[in-house]
Amino acid sequence: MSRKFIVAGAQLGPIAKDEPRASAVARMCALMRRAHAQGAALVVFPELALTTFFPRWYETEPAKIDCWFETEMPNADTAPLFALARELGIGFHLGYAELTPEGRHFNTAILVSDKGEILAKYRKIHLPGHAENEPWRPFQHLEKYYFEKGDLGFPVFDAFGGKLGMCICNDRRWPETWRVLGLGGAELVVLGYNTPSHYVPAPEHDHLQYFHNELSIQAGCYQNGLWAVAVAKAGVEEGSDLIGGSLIVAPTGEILARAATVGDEVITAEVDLDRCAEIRANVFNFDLHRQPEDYAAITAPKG
Ligand code: ING
Repeated sequence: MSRKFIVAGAQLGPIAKDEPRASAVARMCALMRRAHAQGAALVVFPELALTTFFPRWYETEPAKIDCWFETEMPNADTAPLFALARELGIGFHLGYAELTPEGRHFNTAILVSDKGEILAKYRKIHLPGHAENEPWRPFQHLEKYYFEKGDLGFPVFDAFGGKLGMCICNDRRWPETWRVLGLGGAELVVLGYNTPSHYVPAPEHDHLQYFHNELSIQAGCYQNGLWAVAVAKAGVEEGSDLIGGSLIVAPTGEILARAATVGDEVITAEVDLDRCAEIRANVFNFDLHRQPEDYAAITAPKG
């Protein structure tokens, strides 16, 4: 039985600081309808897709922090997206800020089935930026302040006839993310990102942000023989220019679809999960060729 299906990336343009979640959800419902009309069985939304990228500001009042987080999922704001998924029979991946009943804050993403049920959850492990307010910056990147490191590892789960994994934004830059998912048997990795084009500590790299985005994902796919759908929150959002460049990459590392705008846009491609074997049975046959006894430095404790 063929394991081919169409996946969609639903890129979002800017979400304003005062834009209600209902507005972002309405935009995502419109994109879900367009993805479904193009035959997609799964649509991938960006990281922190319900609100503006709030880690760009330093807040101290708990109420002004927790207002960006979801305490339940689904909830009243996201219910229309879950209902539409059920109605259309399409699965989706959604990134959002999670506040647990114990008061823990995570940068989280879920995979939801075409019945509107949550199949899996992932909490971002590689948190970029800094933990303290740094007023010298034109904008903050306080993910280490707002979020705890994810505590769910890199789960791989059965869905859509294959094995899927998730990561979030900065995770995609780390080869370990892709290799752990590859070792877990992932055939398709879905992820969202919010990536400012201006990287404050190294502005000489600003012109390379689109290249580094593609480089990271293409390498991850090729070196682990898996598909990836990576989707941006893009455009000038509250004065911060976020890259677009959402893309769908094959296990060969080839880019099959790329966003052409920095707004709300749907990209699609047909994935064939059986094509992972072309890589995983040959050049990156882990059982045959990997030499973990020589890789101890990779998992040795820091310092
Ligand atoms: N954003 C950025 C990312 O990793 C960043 C942070 C930007 C790191 C540019 C390095 C260079 O794409 C998030 N949200 O992780």
